Amino acid sequence: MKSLFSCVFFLATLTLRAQDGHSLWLQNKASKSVTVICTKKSPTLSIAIRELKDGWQGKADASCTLSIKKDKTIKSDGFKLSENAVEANTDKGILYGAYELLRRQQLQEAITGEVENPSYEIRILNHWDNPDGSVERGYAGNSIFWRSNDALVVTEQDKKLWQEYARANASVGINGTVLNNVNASPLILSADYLNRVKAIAEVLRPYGIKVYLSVKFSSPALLGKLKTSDPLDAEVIAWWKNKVKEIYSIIPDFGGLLVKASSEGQPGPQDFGRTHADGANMLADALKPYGGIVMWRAFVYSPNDKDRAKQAYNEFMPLDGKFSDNVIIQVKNGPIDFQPREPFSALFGAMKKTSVMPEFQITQEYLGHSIHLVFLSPMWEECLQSDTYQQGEGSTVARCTDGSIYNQTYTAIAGVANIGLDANWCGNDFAQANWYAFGRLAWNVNFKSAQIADEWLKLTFYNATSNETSATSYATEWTSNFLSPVKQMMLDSREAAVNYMTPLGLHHIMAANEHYGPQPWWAPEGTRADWTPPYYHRASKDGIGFNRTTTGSDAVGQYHEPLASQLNDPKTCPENLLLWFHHLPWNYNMKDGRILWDELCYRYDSGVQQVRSFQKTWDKAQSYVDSVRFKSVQQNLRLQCRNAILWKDACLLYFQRFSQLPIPYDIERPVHDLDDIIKNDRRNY
Ligand code: BDP
Repeated sequence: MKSLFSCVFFLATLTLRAQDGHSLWLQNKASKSVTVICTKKSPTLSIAIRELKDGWQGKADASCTLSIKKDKTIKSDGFKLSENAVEANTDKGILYGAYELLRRQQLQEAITGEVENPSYEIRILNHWDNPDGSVERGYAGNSIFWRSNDALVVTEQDKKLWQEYARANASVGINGTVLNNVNASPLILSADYLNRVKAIAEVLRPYGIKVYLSVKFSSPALLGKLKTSDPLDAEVIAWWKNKVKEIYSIIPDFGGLLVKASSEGQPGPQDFGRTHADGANMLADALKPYGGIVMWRAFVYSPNDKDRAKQAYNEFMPLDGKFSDNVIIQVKNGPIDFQPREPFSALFGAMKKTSVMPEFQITQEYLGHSIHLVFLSPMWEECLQSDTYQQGEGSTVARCTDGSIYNQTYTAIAGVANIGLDANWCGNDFAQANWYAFGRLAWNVNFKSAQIADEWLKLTFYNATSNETSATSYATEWTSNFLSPVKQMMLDSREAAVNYMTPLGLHHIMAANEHYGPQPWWAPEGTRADWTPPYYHRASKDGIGFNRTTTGSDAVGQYHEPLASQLNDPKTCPENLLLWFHHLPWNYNMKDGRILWDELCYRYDSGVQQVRSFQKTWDKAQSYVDSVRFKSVQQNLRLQCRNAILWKDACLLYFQRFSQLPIPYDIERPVHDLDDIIKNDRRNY
């Protein structure tokens, strides 16, 4: 065994060339020869043919037929595969089928011949990229679309990068992208910027990807120099119509507009005494003749509301049924803001006469930026599979948004991108898995995180050898020594982050503004209460947690029965959301017999221990990974572990000031001093 292993090890090291991670899950593999037969011609079909020829892992010297049919069971992006054929109704369907066929070949998975249709019609990335090249909440370098100097000159290098980006997206079924930040600059709608948008659209188009833009609601005044941006004003309406016409004259397949309105200082219809529906419908009217859509965000909250978690529902529910059919309300997964764990937003399933789409955050704003290894798929799966009960049992968030339950004109799902100019696109090699997972779940909401992690690891890290016999033994070793433990690490990583950051339903206790590291104490005088952690954790001598029950803010009342009653009672509320919905005494009895304070301590501690075990897992995997990716992940895990310890110490020592109870003695003692942490605030990670 030992000698076999060392021989395999030798072989593996030979093949493990240093990698900068740029090729993502699309590693070049030696391909076999294939003849691709396709009677039709188009740029998209040419890509499908080239990909099949370059990546064919099926039988050697085979032929593969691509045929465009009119099959009613296949949706526009869907397809049907056999070992040597892809059938679809559209060129895009053929392209997605080609990528799927190659993936199956590479993963050695069966090809069943069933029709495969996407869950959502629009599977879209939201880039929070600014025209100056910076990326809001971006941790992987500057924008791939915009840059401050010579911003508008399109270079060959730009086009190459956009093409690689398009290919990666198409390979996981992503078919739309919003090119700029929701906190939008009016500049984006100026002729010069639109020309660059046109150039981007041209590169993305053959890959089946439509471009969309975020717009600032006050653009008519700011850019058009009109006196107002009131959505009911005739000149404003005409201005948007002209702008939309101008866009479609240069980008005929432009997708539509994304709007963040009347939120966090962004202008919106409410500035003019109008409603979200007035604003959204005015834009929708302008887009309608061209088949464009409006994605109108529900991320709103005002400073004086008693419970920020209730705002979006309160503002949008009265408008249900008032939106045009080419408007989709884009709702963040949880009611607050992309926290490590939130319940699903009560708007899912509740808006019955309006199209609604989920918005996930792929970039790790609150989950350790690009430093912490956190596989987000389990978090999204948890949201998508949550039961809203809105139309009886089984009315999951997925089914309430993918058209299964409500007859939506458009179905869509958005992910806030984690992509930048870093060589490996995402800052952390494991953050690539989140981009991959978003695409896969958008394609099929019923995919399981374990399967997605499995695929991604094989595609990204498996280094096949050319020698068949050694390849087989290497594969066996690789599966048990690399794949299984590393996959487990990925699957545990989100719960670990919840444990060392915000266990038991705690939320928003991270450092202000940068949202990295703990700051549960932060509440300078005069700051908006709902921007400070004490607003959310409410720790005091009598206990901890936000009372959102019927005796408190009654956010539970926004959920459908039987869920509302279940959440309302601490005995039936899931413990992982306990302090989201309840304010409980420190000695409250948990299900495992511990008191709440002790449970909190154990959860924080287990988060730290999990990260320590990830370090071990990764170190043991060294011989299976090239040195560049190995070292960078190793370094990040070291930092993640130090951060986790800091989170645990900071939160437990701070909350202890209220609980006045000892940290259970079998738990490792804090290594920091709370006063020091507060004094050095945010600088000692
Ligand atoms: C918050 C971010 C902020 C975004 C905002 C949004 O901190 O940068 O602009 O969400 O989604 O999470 O609009």
